[in-house]
Amino acid sequence: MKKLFALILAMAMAFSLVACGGSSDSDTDDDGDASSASSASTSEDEDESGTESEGEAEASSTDDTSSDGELIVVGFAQVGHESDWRTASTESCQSVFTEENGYELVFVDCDQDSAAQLEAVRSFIQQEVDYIIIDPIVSTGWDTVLTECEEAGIPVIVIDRTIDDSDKYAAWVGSDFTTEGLAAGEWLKAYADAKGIEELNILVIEGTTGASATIGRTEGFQEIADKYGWTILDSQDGDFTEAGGQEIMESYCKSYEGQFNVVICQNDNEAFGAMTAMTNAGVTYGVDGDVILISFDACTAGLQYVQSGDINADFECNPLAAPFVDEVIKQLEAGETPETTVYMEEHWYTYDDTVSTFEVDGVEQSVTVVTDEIVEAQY
Ligand code: GZL
Repeated sequence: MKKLFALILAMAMAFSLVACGGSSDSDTDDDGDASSASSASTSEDEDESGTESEGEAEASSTDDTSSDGELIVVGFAQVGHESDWRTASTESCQSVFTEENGYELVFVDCDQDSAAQLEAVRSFIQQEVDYIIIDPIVSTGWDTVLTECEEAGIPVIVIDRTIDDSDKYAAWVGSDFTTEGLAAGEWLKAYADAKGIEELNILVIEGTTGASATIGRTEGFQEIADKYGWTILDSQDGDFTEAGGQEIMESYCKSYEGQFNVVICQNDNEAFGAMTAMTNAGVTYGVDGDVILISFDACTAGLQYVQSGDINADFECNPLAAPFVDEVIKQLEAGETPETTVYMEEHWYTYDDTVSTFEVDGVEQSVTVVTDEIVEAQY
């Protein structure tokens, strides 16, 4: 009843996504700061490589209290607390969906347990929340519970990872994981060429099996490895955790001693664990080491390791989706139809400009050399 009343009254609300001229995902800002927190692109702006070709949406911030003065109740089923990236994602939601912004947030940390996540969504239905936000631990097994949300009249907004076996949700806000993998591969090719490294023998520490971030980064990087004839010696699940990264890398250092010169970690926390394992095994890495170390996420700690030269390059994945989810809810409250796909803006960070530009599917990418200001501004 509240929702219908709000919709009638809220029809007067004027709302629009503010669009402004933009550039490609990886264009270097003047200051290269975490401006991605304030900008994203919609599906119309994405070309096939997932690179923005024009227009960026800006998140605005106005009071969200629904027009009848009641708080908008939002249930959020979060993946877990496995990484710095996840912490930033959670904090982004907790800072936007506040009572002063007109929300009541019902937050469930699903601790990387898919069954617990489905249970959390069903509990939101029983609580008759107004909206449900899901960051899906894995990309399949969703259609039944999303049908239950639809039948209950509760709009679902998906953030970050994707749901690949159902489209029963109002919008998705996140990153193009395949482009992240493609960019990592093409940057590595340009870097190896610049350094005169002809043979690449690669070890990969993957993210959580079944997560769309893992699937996309793996597929994107594999496409480039196949294109250039690289050897991927092994690729195992490190579960996006530091402990997982260290455990896998310890095993790799034993099984592939002296055989590898590239390590790809699918998030920063895995890279932190891999660094510990390689140090303990006497393997040198980074810009002055024997092993090129590449990571994803570009959290603050990850960028600090890029700045120190321990990580050669870090491909950003932007966790700050909450302001864009807020926009979607405002549109739905106003009876409008939101964009169904909103890509976050992201940057490719490096220690230096050995490689200043490269191409992904014919679209020029630029890199951002990490500075103190960039580290200070990151999430
Ligand atoms: C990617 C996100 C991944 C991060 C990890 O969008 O889902 O999950 O890369 C996090 O740090 O655990």
